Amino acid sequence: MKPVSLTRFLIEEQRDKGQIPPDLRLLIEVVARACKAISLAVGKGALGGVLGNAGSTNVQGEAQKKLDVLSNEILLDANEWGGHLAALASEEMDDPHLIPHRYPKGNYLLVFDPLDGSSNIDVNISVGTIFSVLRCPDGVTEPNAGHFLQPGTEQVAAGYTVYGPSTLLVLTLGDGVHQFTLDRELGSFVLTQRDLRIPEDTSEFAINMSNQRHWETPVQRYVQEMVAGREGPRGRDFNMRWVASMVADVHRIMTRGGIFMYPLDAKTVEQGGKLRLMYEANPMSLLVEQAGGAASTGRQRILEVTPNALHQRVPVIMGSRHEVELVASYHAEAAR
Ligand code: P6P
Repeated sequence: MKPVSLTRFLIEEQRDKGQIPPDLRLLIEVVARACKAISLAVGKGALGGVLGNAGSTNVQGEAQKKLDVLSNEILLDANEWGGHLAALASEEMDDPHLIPHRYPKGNYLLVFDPLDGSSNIDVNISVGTIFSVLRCPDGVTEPNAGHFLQPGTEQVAAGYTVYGPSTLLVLTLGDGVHQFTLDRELGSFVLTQRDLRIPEDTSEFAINMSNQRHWETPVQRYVQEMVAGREGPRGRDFNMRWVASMVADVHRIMTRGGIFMYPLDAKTVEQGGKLRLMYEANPMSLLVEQAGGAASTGRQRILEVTPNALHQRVPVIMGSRHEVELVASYHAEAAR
């Protein structure tokens, strides 16, 4: 079969379903092109002089890697001139970045984690970019952080790229999840899988076990039952994976099922969790739900969380539907 490029896919989706207006198609293509440049920089490793710390910290108070800063700049430069965005927001910037007056403004807001899992860069483990697309509220020409604070159900599109053995773009526009693989010779993303589906059951879980003593009771119970395996109440053995790069862990789940958990724990309860709502939990939750999975804080559907801050954090439990529902049922039981 002739390879279907990202551009052809977007045009044919628009022709068949009419849900991708030209400026949204431009947005997706521009973000994909920026991710190709990020993939190139990440792939150079030590040869590109971009490993190690940038000597600065971000709004999270985390040391920024040179590649964090570079990836953020690549996405800003790629998206400023197109006329499709009203503003951008990023994990690496305290406040939203407005489109300079010399460029036209568009109807969308783009919020992203330019390089997620960056603690893994220096040890050559897969990292990725996560992005979410929202509509700019009507009549707003100078959006501020408040205009980004929309629940995840309002997302128009969401996606991630994984910079791994191959560079993949996984994308949803609200009608299924599709995977594109970067053909480095062509220099373009080629459709390699339509309609990814997450199996409703799984035997594989992903969590940072070193936090076990800090978890809430429902998560303690859920994980202990899996570790007990066939001798325990679940009556079967489970397997564990933890890459500590959300994009890599979630992509494995998108591909073969599983459950990913970064639950509330005693260390993060003050901030509300570890992972960020607007540019990690929400885009990943839309993708997971669109692929037939579920995504919960343990107490509510992540996509229905009403944001109150741009860099807000939430507990994340997502993946194979039946397992996420079981964890949520343990939280409900504990609440009664
Ligand atoms: P820990 C990476 O820093 C990240 O934000 C996610 O990509 C990843 O899932 C998580 O944090 C890893 O956290 O506590 O295991 O290092």
